[in-house]
Amino acid sequence: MTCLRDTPSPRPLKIGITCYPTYGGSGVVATELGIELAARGHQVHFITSSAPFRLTGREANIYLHQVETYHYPLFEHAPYDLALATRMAEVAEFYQLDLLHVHYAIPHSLSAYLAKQMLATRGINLPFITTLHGTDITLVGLDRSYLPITRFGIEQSDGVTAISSYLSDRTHEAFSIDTPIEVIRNFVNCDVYAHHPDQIREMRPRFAAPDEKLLVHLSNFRPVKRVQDVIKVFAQVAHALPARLLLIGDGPDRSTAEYLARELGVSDRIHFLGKQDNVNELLPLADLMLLPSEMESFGLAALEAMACRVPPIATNIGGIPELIDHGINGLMFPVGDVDSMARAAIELLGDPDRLEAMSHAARQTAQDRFCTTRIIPLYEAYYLQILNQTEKSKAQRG
Ligand code: GMT
Repeated sequence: MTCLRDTPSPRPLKIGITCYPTYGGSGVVATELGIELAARGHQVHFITSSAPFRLTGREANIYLHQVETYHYPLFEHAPYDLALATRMAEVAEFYQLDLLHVHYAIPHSLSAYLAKQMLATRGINLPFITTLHGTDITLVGLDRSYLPITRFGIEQSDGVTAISSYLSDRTHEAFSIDTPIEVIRNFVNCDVYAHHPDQIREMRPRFAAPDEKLLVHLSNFRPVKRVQDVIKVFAQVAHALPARLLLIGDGPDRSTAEYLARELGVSDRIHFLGKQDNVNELLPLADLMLLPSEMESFGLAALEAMACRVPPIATNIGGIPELIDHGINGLMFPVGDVDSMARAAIELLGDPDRLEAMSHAARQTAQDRFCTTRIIPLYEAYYLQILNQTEKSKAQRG
């Protein structure tokens, strides 16, 4: 089965996308969405502070508009949000965008709101959609200094989507709003994220000997990811059986993780790879993924691993239960329950038949429920719904 890249859309749109281009899952989702939309014939304009890191530069129908922030000695902090709003308005007018789709509420929904207001004074209508990803609500958005403006950005959006039912419910509850939120979950291209035996045979010996099990963790090494728990779980596994760990990503907790690995006597069994572009080639090399996060509104890293036939051992928080069926396509444990996670990993790695069944089910879940084939049309339908709504209300206003 192919994942849709060559299926043209019945109604090509001109879409502006804004995201954090270099960090985190929201940027990954926004970039992959832009790539998939462009492959279906939409014209996609990224309006960002730098080029999104998953773009190769070879994609057709994709245009990049870098936001330049003017630095003046008087400004303690250069006003990026205003520069972004200005660029959004310019690009929307020059390229006649149908809509803007911003990822992560702060500050992108506010910049989009300003751009929309600027254009309205010139008789141009620019609807904008905000996609909520998680920490924009659960951490940053709930900080007192940001809460009212995050709520405002959500309420002023022409459309709002969230990446899980959990995040939609949490947003309604935490901000006491009744704005409709469309749940469109994270997705993965199952052609790109896949288990290719030849490639695995070639690459895996770089990281593990034939008799060794390989575990993997992928994140931005923020405290919310509990990378120390990854090291603690792995240390127990490595003391029970021959194993190695691939750590993909970088961030503030990396040196703490390196220090802990030395303390627990497993640093020589861990490959700290840092930030990598070819995540789709690295994930399938592993037997298991570890994702012991304090919070995940969805858990994109787990989904990408599952598409590569790598079952996750994760925490049962946030939107993770919308992805993992415990014992079927992965395993879930309470946050911080390192001993249970380690015990489960050791048992699973020692039971090839059960591991094989879980790997198969993980891939099946990614394909059947979260593949681009299923999710991209949901975004397209939502764009049309919002465009129709805004057209209708414009006509009613006369
Ligand atoms: O935690 C991250 O990786 C960063 C964060 C972001 O907004 O960039 O990720 C969030 O968005 C991802 C993509 O939609 C989700 O899969 C992650 O679960 C979510 N992270 C958290 O909720 C902590």
